[in-house]
Amino acid sequence: MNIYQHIIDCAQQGKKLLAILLDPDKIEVTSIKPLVEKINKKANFVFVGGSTVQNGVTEKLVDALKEHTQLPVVLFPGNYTQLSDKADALLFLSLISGDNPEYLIHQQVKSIPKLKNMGLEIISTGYILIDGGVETSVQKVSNTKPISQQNIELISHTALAGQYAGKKLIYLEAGSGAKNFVSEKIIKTVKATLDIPLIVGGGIRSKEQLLNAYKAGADVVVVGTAFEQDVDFLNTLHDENFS
Ligand code: 1GP
Repeated sequence: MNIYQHIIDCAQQGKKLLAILLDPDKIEVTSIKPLVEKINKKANFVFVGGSTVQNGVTEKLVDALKEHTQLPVVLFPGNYTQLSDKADALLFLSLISGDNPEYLIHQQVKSIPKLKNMGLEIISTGYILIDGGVETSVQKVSNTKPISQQNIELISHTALAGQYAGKKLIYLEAGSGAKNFVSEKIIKTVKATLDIPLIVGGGIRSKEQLLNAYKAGADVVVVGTAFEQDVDFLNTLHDENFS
């Protein structure tokens, strides 16, 4: 399956997509089966990644996931070591809201010796960090300042600059564990600006917040912490198809 084409097709049909983010640092791979069974019932993708994952742990999690799910496994790496050729796709992230060359291009260059020999589908993604009301790991690790939620113009210009620079997706990130998720006004404005699909994540903890993000224009919503803290979070979604 071509993951990007699938996202495009769903976006065109107005079918909303849900990704559950698993951080390899926080997951015990030996007891993953019941967790994945819950994900299989409600989500469209499993994203794998974290800000501080040690070498080799990502591969183990992807191997374990592949034993229990048919869902596409998409790498969402916090650094260049978080790769596995067993995954289906890689969000090739560039932190375009920040001015740290390490996360704009250097990490990406470092990934090449390993990545060039992998058969992963690579999806160029413009990653925009937005103030989530607390200092999040991505903010600390990337050593970049998030854009204020008040500065909607800068956010939407950054997103469009990403599209013009050839990014295939734009990802609005409030940071894992954010207190404030990306506002509907921002999602709506950015969505109206772009021709490419929009991913939104960070701090989404309820069904209502999730549905509002979709309503505002998110094509894919990513949920991590809410699921980590309560694996039954997904049960609250009943048989929503989010369309
Ligand atoms: C991934 O940041 C999200 O973009 C996940 O955030 O852990 O707050 O759901 P949460």
